[in-house]
Amino acid sequence: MTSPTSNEPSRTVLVLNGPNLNLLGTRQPEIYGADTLADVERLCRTTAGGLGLDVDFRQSNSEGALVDAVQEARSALAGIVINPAAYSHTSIALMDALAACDLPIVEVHLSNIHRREEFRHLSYVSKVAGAVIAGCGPQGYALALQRIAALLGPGPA
Ligand code: DHK
Repeated sequence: MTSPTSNEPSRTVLVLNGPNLNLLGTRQPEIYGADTLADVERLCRTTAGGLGLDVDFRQSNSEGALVDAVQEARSALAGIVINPAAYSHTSIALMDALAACDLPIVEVHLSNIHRREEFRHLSYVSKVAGAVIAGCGPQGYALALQRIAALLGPGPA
């Protein structure tokens, strides 16, 4: 994570990935694609660089660790891109943590959760995210970063 110098506001975006996304590339590639999480991270770093942003890229299988990461970002970072994975559909704790953040939040799903099983149609995170991107594969992360950059406006010259 790059911390800003002087009093400049942070331009670092937390890109947070939930459970089982560490298995990308090998896990149900017909649904989640062939790219690995390292590929997604590379895409995020390249995209963010072009937008004048930095990325704090993380993944955890643990709900508490995801809540901790959101709480850390709350007072330090510029925005949050989150793929909560299965916790989208279950976690009131994650929703509450995000609701406590006065930051741009974009929720990303690799797959189109609305074309899948009914239990995936509800996302608690969508109730507090400013935007939701689903079904674009890894490109969804790049689109989410573009959205956050647009909301933040240009950084220091
Ligand atoms: C990823 C998961 O792991 C699922 O639990 C969600 C999401 C969908 C995705 O499409 O990225 O239901």
